[in-house]
Amino acid sequence: MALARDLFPGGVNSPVRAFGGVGGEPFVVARGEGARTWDVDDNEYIDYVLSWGPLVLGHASPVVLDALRDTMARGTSFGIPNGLEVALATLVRQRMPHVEMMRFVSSGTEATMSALRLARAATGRDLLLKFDGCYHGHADSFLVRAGSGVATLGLPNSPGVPEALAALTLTAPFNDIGAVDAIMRQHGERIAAIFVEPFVGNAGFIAPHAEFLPALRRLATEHGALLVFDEVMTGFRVAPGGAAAYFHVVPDLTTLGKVIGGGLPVAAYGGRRDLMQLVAPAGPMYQAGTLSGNPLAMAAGIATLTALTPAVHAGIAQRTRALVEGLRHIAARRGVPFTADSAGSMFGFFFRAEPVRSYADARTADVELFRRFFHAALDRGVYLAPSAFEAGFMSAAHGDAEIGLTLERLDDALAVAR
Ligand code: KE4
Repeated sequence: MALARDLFPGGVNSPVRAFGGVGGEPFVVARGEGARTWDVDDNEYIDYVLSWGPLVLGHASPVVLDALRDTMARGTSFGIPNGLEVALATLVRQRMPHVEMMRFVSSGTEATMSALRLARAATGRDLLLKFDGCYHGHADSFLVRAGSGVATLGLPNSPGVPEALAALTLTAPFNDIGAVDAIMRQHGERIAAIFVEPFVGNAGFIAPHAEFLPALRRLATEHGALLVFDEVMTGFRVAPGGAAAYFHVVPDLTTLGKVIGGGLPVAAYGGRRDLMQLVAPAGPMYQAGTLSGNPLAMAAGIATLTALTPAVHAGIAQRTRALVEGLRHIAARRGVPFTADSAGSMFGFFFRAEPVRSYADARTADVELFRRFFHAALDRGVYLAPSAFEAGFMSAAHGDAEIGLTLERLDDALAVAR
């Protein structure tokens, strides 16, 4: 890590990896296989971060490796239309029919940045409404009261974002329909889009009230704003058809990432055909990318979505519930204030007695205890996200044996940490 610190800011290529939220030094990974990773000292970890979400089949999934091996033999990148793009987009649309048309890009940030530009182009409006603690990548307009690494490092916002631009971003507390209604009454006619993580995964894991997303849908429609579901994290995790299928709420635009790349750089934005037809070269809104639709990345995504059948998804979801239930029992038995939740193969917990419904709630949890618990878990071979403001992820490779072992180790970790 010494040379890494000399080469990269904080020694990392993405801030959350630096353990800023939990203290100490990150381990250097050597390899991964299934539910596990090993560091360069050959310490083994059951991995619940899974590259921050993409690896829903686990590390080095044979079906993904086979697809990559087969594809790379024919070349790695062309910048020319290729059949794999069509195949992956078809799989996405089969699972999310409301994504009538889409554009592949190479990161979630590109996807949300482009979706915001499209919303502004389509409506001729400038304002964006997002929610406290939600993170939509690091494009300027979204770095306002954001979650994930911004929350982890306690950054107010980010220097370098012009005040004039930040002023175009309005924020409201997640799950607070009254606050959204008031903002829409006051600014609705100038709001291009309401952006939301349908389940928040970047302030810890926070589920919406049953009526929250339907209310956003109604309010966006009422005021002529677009509703954008940022499903970069929830897509194909909270349900086979993502959060839109989970809640039967249809957004105008959707952003995707992580799982659709199976560990390679893929993301996408898409939705209503009339909106996507505005994107160059079909329309005037410009967006481009050298490696968009990269064949290797497409092949990994195709292998992943193909393997992620509803039955496989249901199995992962069941084991995710078992893990969360087991954690609840451990905390209760040890008398530790604790709340946990899950949806599909995503989960999260807070050291706080009452359920967490907003970022403000999340910030009242015992972050110091989380730090001690994180390290006690890591010392016992369980790698949780190194921040109290992140979600956990499961894979098809996390079997009953891994869950049992994890609960044993975390029981011991909590005994030490509390
Ligand atoms: P990327 O630009 O990091 O590919 O995606 C940005 C993004 C957009 N939308 C949501 C809902 C996201 O969760 C993300 C990225 N998530 C973080 C983890 N909380 C990525 C990890 C990191 O920043 O290194």
